[in-house]
Amino acid sequence: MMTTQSQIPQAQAVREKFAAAGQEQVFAYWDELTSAEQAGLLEQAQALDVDYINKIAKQALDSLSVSQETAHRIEPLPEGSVGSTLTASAEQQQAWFQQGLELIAQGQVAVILMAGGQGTRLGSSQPKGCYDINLLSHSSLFRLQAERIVRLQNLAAQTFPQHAATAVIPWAIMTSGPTRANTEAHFEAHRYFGLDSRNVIFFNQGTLPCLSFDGKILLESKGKVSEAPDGNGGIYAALHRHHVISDLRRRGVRYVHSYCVDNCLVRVADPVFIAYCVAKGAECGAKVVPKSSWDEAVGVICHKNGRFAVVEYSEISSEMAQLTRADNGRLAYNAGNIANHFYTLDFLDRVPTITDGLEHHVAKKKIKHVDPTTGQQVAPAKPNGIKLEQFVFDVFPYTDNLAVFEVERREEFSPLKNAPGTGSDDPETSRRDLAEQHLRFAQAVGATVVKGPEDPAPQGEISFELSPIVTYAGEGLEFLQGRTLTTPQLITKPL
Ligand code: UD2
Repeated sequence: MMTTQSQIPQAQAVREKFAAAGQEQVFAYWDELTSAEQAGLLEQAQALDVDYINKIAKQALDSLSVSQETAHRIEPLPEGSVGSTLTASAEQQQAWFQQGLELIAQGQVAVILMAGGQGTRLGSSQPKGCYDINLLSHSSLFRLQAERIVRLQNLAAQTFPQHAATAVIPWAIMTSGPTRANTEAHFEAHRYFGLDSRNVIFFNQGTLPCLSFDGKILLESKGKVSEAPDGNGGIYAALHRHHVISDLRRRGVRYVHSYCVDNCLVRVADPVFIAYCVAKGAECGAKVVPKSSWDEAVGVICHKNGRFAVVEYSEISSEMAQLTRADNGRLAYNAGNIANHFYTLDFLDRVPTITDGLEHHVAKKKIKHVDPTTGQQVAPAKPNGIKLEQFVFDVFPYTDNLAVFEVERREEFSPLKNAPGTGSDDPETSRRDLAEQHLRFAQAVGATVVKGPEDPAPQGEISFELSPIVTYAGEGLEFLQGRTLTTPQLITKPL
């Protein structure tokens, strides 16, 4: 098919640029394409900075060959550099909760959700936040998170009535090409779960082309470059590209809580965490849990070349991960990152200037592509290429003041990573951990919960659920005092 007259000069210039960059294979099937397909490929190619892609691909592939420990001076966090809810008194935690709630009441707190991941390990075609872990309420993860925001807004307005008009938590949700439409549709279908849609801001992260192991841009089809989200570290450029920071500043926001969509226990806009970080004057904060095992799939917070950093689970050597301390035998690198972060808005405003672009990490993936030797589209059974991803925590070396805050795993961390039946980090473990937490909340106020004959939960588990509208973190349950509840039991309002 011939190129249309108007396309010839543009196409020629772009093709020469790609050839000069050693990426001429992108146009290998140009003459087979319809003019519409040619226009689509041309538009995609013109949006790609092929020299930049070559540069970051070379850096990322080169770093693959050098281990973290040989490339950098890595040490565990110094003793005493980690705050903890495990050691803080109940009074201290209550004080933090009130201080954080007051900041929320004054409209100074926003939430930024990282929801652009494609959730391939989970095996669902929907965005992870839409996933139903089969609770009695059948709430999606998005709904659980939305209702925690509703609860906190209500608590803030009730506790600080003089600030009732500003007790709003703006919620910025980062999506990616594959997750945007279905995410917005989910919120529309559920009428934003009781939130005012004017306070929910969707924005897309960037994408990068998928590459072969030797850095060649892969074609998804003969007329389309294969692209993927640019990693959760793409959040910083996206926040600026979509003017989210200026929007939040206009709303009076000063502090941001950012978290990972797949954690059913996440304390969205956690007043305790925010108050702790603000009290320390921190620019950034990171929640951690003691690792469950040396090979748990979480990054570890440590010092790298004297700066705060996270070494990701996909990049830590097994020697480093298994290192134990001489004094107590615990893992030397035990501060498990749970993708749950705090920032001041001022810091987020500065990120693009203080970093010359965060490094890109290599994720080896199975990438559907056109095999250049056969011209056939193939869906490989094993990794055949790489996606380049920035990591959200790679900004930590750029702050002198990172607050590391240890929290209790069973209260705050139960990630949904794997398909049903995997046995860990899957829908069943999420549901179990949430039910066990709600059981503890009820028992803490003197309720008795009895597993009834109708309860479908497996042996040793229970179907018991407290709506976030009723309680955020176990507060406000006095109405359960002295009561005996038989499961299955879903409590959506005070009895
Ligand atoms: C993340 C952390 C890891 C640990 C673990 C806990 C990073 C880089 N790694 O690993 O240290 O805390 O979670 O469960 O944070 N996302 C996007 N855009 C993308 C890719 C991911 O928004 O391009 C989001 C994704 O929707 C999720 C979060 O980032 O909310 C973490 O993504 P993941 O589940 O792929 O990260 P994982 O489990 O490899």
